[in-house]
Amino acid sequence: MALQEIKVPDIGDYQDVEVIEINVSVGDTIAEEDSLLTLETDKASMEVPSPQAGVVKEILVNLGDKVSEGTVVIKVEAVGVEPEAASEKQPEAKADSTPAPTSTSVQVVPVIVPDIGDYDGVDVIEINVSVGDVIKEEDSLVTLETDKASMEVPAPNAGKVVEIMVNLGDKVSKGDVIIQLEQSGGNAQAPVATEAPKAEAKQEVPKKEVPKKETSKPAAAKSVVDPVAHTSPVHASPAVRRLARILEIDLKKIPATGPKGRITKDDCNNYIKNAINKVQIGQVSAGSGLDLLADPVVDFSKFGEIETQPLTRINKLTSKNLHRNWVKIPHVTFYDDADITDLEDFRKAKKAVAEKVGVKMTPLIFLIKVAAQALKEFPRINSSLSADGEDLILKKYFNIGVAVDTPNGLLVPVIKDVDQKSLFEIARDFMDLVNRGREGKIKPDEMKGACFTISSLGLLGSTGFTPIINMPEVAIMGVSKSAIKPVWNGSEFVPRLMLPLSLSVDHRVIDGALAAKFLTRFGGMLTDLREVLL
Ligand code: CAO
Repeated sequence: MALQEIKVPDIGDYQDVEVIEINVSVGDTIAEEDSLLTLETDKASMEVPSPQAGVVKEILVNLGDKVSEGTVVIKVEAVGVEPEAASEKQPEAKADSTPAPTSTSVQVVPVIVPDIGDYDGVDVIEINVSVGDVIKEEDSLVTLETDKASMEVPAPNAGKVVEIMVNLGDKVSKGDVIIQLEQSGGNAQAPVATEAPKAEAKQEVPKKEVPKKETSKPAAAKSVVDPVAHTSPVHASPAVRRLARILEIDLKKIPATGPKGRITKDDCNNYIKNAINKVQIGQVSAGSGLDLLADPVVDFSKFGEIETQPLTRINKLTSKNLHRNWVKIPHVTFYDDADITDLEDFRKAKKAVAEKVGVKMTPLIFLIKVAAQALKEFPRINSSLSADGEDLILKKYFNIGVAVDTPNGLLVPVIKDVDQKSLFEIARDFMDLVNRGREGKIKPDEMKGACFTISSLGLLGSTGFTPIINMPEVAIMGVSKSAIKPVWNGSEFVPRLMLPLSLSVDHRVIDGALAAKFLTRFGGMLTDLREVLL
């Protein structure tokens, strides 16, 4: 079936209007009237509706592109609609300006709704000034909305707002008074029309009697909308869109409280406030019962001889990070012993080969490799919570951090793309990082980007411990000292080399069942390394 080109319709006397949202993807099945793109001028945003139903086959514009009337934006495979139906939905734009006459006295002049094309009874959806505000020429006074465009009415002159003549939800038409403006040099003889907002005109009646698609919720039903509920195009004025862009917020995530599901400036501000609160929640507000007491100040010398050693920069940083991670993350630690008898035989058999190529093969190298494979099999553990707590970010790469004890304190260098490296390559990279870490020559970038951390106490001892998760990772593996233990094989106890594993998980992201499965699988791969190949 031939592809149908959809063009930018008549958008008045605008040229090179920016594409600020693309509301469809290739492969989407769209209905007539579905919004394809959102365009934005400095005064209005407007959606380009589809003139027909079909399947989107090609998108010919990118965000930020400038388009004009006639630009082909999308190609669709039409579904049961004549080709000439395309690109017939035509918003139009008009501009007009009536400069205010001047006089030397201070005058109060009414500011009226300018020419807004052939609209009548347009909703006032935002009032952007208050009585007493001193405003500049071009400041936005109110935002009006039709069913396809929102438009701001700019101030024709600088002055002071002395009265607001409209309320939210009022319907206004050309010539209606919006505000009373006190201005020097003004003249009260005639109302002042603002420069006309560039508004799109009413849509032509569709060929077929298809009921218009309702993309917004009724005003009464949406005092608070779930942020993820914006599946259809979001509705917001140009000023709000600008604000969201400055604050780098995805409009789709902002709960809308304005008329017809519109996102208001307050919605933007509230979203930011909530995000900040969530980030700060780890510092726990007063009265919650979790307020931390101040550290006790004690003169220890009263009790005996003391020596004061300043903490290193790394000590201080580690202490702050560990404290934050411990307080903010609900840790749960799972313990298990992995049978590494065969792994150890293999490792010892390959020790000489490893030395020949200049690397040291400790059990840790195998643990790093197994960690990458286990993360591949359990994608949720290879994730991070977004800082605002709204999303889970799943990673498709497998970088493993390893805690390293250095003379200056604990460092966590990161071995990148472990899944793509051989055991010798991992050992070589790790040795290099450890050596440079201990010499103070490691770069900050080499300690970033880990998906999961291993903290091995190796020969140092212990049978288990609670490793603290390295935020924003969601799990960490603690490794204690291996020991020969009697293991029942179904008919007798046999001596096996058992490696204690302690897996701490962030319980906000990982539940107990998932953690237990991950740990069992991790241990299973250490027991039989062939599993890593699967
Ligand atoms: N059980 C028994 N033996 C182990 C072992 C284990 N879990 N892990 C390592 N070993 C053995 C090694 O095989 C090696 O013996 P061989 O020379 O006979 O092979 C020996 O212990 C020494 O290993 P290593 O410590 O030199 O090397 P590694 O790869 O095991 O560890 C490193 C390297 C950098 C992780 C370690 O030196 C280190 O700094 N650990 C401290 C980690 C830490 O402090 N974590 C924080 C804990 S909680 O805050």
